Amino acid sequence: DLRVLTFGEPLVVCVPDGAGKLHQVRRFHTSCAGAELNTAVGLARLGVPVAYLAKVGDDPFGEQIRRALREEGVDDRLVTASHRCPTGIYFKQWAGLDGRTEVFYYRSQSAMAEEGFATYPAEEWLASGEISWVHGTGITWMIGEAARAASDALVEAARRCGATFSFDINVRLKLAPEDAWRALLLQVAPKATWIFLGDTEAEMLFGTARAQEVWASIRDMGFAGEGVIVKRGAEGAEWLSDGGVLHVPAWPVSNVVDTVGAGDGFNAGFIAGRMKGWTTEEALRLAALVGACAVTAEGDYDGYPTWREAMSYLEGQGGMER
Ligand code: KDG
Repeated sequence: DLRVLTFGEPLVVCVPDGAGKLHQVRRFHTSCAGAELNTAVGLARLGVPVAYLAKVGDDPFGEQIRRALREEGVDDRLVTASHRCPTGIYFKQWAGLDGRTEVFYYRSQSAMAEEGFATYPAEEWLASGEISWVHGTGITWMIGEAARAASDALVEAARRCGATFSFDINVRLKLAPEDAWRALLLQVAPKATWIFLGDTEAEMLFGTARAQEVWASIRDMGFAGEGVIVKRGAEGAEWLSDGGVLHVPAWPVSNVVDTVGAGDGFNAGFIAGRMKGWTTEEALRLAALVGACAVTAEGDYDGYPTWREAMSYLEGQGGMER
């Protein structure tokens, strides 16, 4: 019994065991990552049946990704392997004065960048109603032509079948310049039910992160979905729609370890809330909670809560007993 499908490139991430520039670091450990894989893991932990669509290499890292998916309870039947190209990898670096994480990609010739992914049988699952929500991010359109074409085809199929499509622009300037991200949003916005973006992304794309102006800009791009969600980190998040602006505060976090993966967890919380029939405001509160949990641990998704954990936090906060 499936419901949600996320699609995007999985990566194995090499995380330094300590701070410092990568040329000095000697010890690393690895884990799995990729924005959409993270969101799939977040959903599975929250008890939402989820499948993940991707291509890996026929190599040990591809195997690592499959095992992680299975361990987390994500359906991996749509993950195929390339016999020609490897699984993509990336490195985190903890070196900035402010503890900022920087990432270095080794993915330009990866399986998914070179070959994209097969949209069958996902299209059949959509047609049969097994999948009712598809989630993707801009990264997948920017890693290569084949992945872009497959992403377009999948989104088209989702629309045809009446599935919800959520899209996080997820700007990565190491993959493409600003203009390309603006053009992508222009292309995808009319097809999306929900759009997620961060305040700094809004600033970059529209020259402002002010709610009204962001809403006007995205509506002018032809967006006709249910809303735009602006993620403002420690300042919380907003739901923008024709009905106005609804703000939800962030969960206070005193021990920020690593913010990479927080946005993906936020998306998982939001989708999970909506899938369970919650209101947009309730879903946003769950989103904010998962995002907060994410920053307390160093792996992309290590900090994501289970459903039980999430409920005990939300109930502790009061106002939302379930
Ligand atoms: O959001 C986390 C991602 O940025 C990370 O897992 C790697 O998918 C990734 C990317 O392309 O940056």
